[in-house]
Amino acid sequence: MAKLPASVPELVARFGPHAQREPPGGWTTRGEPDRIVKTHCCFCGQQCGIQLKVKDEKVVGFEPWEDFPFNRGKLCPKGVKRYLQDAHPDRLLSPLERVEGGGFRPLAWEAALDRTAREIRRIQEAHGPDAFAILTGASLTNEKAYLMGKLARVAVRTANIDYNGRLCMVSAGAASKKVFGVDRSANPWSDIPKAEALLIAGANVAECAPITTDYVWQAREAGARIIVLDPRLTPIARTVDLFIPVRPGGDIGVFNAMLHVMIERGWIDRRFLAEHTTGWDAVEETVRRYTPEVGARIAGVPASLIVKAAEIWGPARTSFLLHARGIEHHTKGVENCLAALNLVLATGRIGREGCGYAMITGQGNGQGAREQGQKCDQLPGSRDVENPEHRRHVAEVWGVPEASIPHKGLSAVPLVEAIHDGKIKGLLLICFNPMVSLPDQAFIREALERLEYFVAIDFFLSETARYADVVLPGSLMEEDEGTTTNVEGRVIHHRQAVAPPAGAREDWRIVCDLAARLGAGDKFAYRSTREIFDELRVASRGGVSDYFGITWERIDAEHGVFWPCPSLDHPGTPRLYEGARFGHPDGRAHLQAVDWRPAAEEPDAEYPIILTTGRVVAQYLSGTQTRRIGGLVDQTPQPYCELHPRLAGKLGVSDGDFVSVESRRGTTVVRALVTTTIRPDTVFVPYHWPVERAANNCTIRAIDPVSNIPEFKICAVRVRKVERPHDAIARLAPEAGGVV
Ligand SMILES: Nc1nc2c(c(=O)[nH]1)N[C@H]1C(S)=C(S)[C@@H](COP(=O)(O)OP(=O)(O)OC[C@H]3O[C@@H](n4cnc5c(=O)[nH]c(N)nc54)[C@H](O)[C@@H]3O)O[C@H]1N2
Ligand SMILES: Nc1nc2c(c(=O)[nH]1)N[C@H]1C(S)=C(S)[C@@H](COP(=O)(O)OP(=O)(O)OC[C@H]3O[C@@H](n4cnc5c(=O)[nH]c(N)nc54)[C@H](O)[C@@H]3O)O[C@H]1N2
Ligand code: SF4
Ligand SMILES: [Mo]
Repeated sequence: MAKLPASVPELVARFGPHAQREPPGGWTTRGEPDRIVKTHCCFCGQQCGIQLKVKDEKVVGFEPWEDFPFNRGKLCPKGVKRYLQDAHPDRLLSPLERVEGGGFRPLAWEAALDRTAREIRRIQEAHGPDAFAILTGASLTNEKAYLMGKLARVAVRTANIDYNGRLCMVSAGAASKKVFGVDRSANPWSDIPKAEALLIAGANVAECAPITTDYVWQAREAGARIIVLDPRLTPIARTVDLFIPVRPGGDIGVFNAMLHVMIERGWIDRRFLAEHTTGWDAVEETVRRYTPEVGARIAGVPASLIVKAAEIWGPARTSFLLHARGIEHHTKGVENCLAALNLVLATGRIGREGCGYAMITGQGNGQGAREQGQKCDQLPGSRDVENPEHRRHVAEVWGVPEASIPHKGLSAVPLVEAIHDGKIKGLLLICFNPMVSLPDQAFIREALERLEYFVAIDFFLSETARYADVVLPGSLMEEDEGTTTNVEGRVIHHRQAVAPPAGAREDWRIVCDLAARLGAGDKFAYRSTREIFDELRVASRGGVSDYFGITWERIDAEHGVFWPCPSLDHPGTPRLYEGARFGHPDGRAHLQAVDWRPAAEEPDAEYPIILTTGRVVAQYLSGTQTRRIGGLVDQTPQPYCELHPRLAGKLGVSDGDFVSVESRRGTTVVRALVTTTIRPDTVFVPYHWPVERAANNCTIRAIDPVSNIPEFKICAVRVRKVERPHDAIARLAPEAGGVV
């Protein structure tokens, strides 16, 4: 029988989302702070340094941290408001248990943990160990990510653990690993201003990596020429030399045709290719077919723009490629990245000052959380769960027989499909909100309703936690201590500013308490997160992402340490591939030839428009956090559908009208934003809102065959004007952020 979530009015009354605001005049009118804690932002992968002001054991404000080298005191709108989550009225302050007929009641911690351990074993005894699954997140610190991987393999003993980075960094990571043998941005950000040419592909830098804008503009001030590839004229695109309004999914047309032109004009470093790479001949053979005209047809742009891009990129002496989800959220996400990396390698411009590339990390610990072993195919140190030597190393650190470590499990989307199929019966979820963020929401909802037992750990009652049988109140970033690894590969220290509020607990303690109830207490007997980090260092030792030489003291003294750092006297590695030595055993970079292919669902007569989805500066991911922060809700209270005036005219839609955006899977009703900054064949809806406002009602569950990332950036839709949905708005307003 389907489990109904608690009724909306009841949930809203009890758990918000309320938008928390500063009191008039600000919190600090109440007196000087008791202390100021140097730490980092809890939101995106830039991980800006910030100082939190604490008064009476509450975070009451912030100050810039000018000395931290990455952001030098600069912060974006989310960073300056993040502290408003701390004493938020929606904080969960007791474990909750679902009651028959809908709604939750408080439950004692002991009872909640006992019940969870009992249900895990009951399900596993009846259906096998892998019938209980774990889904985790990349906003977790390195320590917690490590702990979750160990919990799955040592305490729960399931193969089925995966994480929300599967929706985020895996295409970039898989491509980087294929080509270089390492999954990390190649350069520190200080290399960006030294580049003469920048190529920004599928990255809305100003809104999603706001501090990176400063680095791009430093390059521009120094004379760099900049190319942006995006179906939308994003804020950064308005300030650059060449904007290519690529049709969603058309990037390989641009990359391959640029390379075609560069070969013709002799802008290829053949000596570098011969000495340091493999695979060039196949690439050259493939791109021979991609004349500017062929590329232009694929990309839906004039051929002259592609030639211009080659003329900027080809002859430059130094260059930097930046890419993000715009080229990665595709069923050919890995291939898109491979084609972009060919442009870097063909010129030999890597491993030197001002020469290289970066994949812009998404979540706060998007980089570190994908190295510590919470991916279904991975063990700590970016080790391979199927490699016998890697398994032996980790088994020894954990003190378990190698054979007891489960093998590769299901990645996030197939894992939810297995729940839908009834193969997986139980789920532990931490730091992930699939009821906003996974594609094809109707399917995801059906899957969650079929679980026999579902426990969620969160500090707010997320849209997904509403489907849980038991909810455990966890901790915010500032309520726990640990490390993250920023977009550059720099390992940094988050200091604990305050304790969790009474009734909530640090995530890591919850996990260790659960492990003890599963009979693995001796393997989870940590007294602090520092002890977890020290074990992680040993577990990562000798791996690709080697943290062995990194200590919390060194991080504090050196403003972060870049991995790999194999020993205490090693300086860390800000720039990878110095001297053109790459991560594969042969020391070479392995170029990959790629051909363009269509998306899983291209527009047709019935659904003639491309829907692409993404972000806005004031909201973060599934919005559970930012939809609760007053200033951010004011900035972007609701989602909208960007349409070009030509398309809007054809559809009879005016700016501010309500439109339904409808795909074969579902519909979202949002306001129209008519703007010339988007291609006429494409509409854009930001995805941070739930239920009827969810862009993911429309998106498709198709995944990349290598990385398993969903195709968030393309599906086919039709758009039509609808009446202002009076009752729907009234009902939805609090759910969707509180303002219409
Ligand atoms: N404000 C804010 N910042 C964030 C986040 C947030 O939620 N809010 N989330 C963080 C996370 S987890 C992530 S992953 C990053 C994401 O950072 P980005 O990847 O920069 O953000 P997106 O909006 O997902 O997509 C970027 C751009 O891709 C374009 N695009 C769509 N389809 C295509 C295509 O086929 N080709 C090309 N070239 N471009 C295309 C879109 O128009 C959009 O402008 O941001 C991080 N920072
Ligand atoms: N259509 C569309 N969908 C997308 C995307 C897109 O571009 N378009 N982007 C995708 C991408 S790149 C990403 S990264 C995903 C993100 O999607 P999700 O991972 O689902 O989004 P989050 O908002 O990070 O969800 C994290 C949940 O964990 C909680 N949380 C945060 N930090 C902690 C913590 O330290 N401890 C605990 N216990 N809980 C915590 C938050 O309150 C929140 O409820 O969305 C994906 N979905
Ligand atoms: S850029 Fe990212 S890390 Fe920096 S303040 Fe904004 S959200 Fe936080
Ligand atoms: Mo992401």
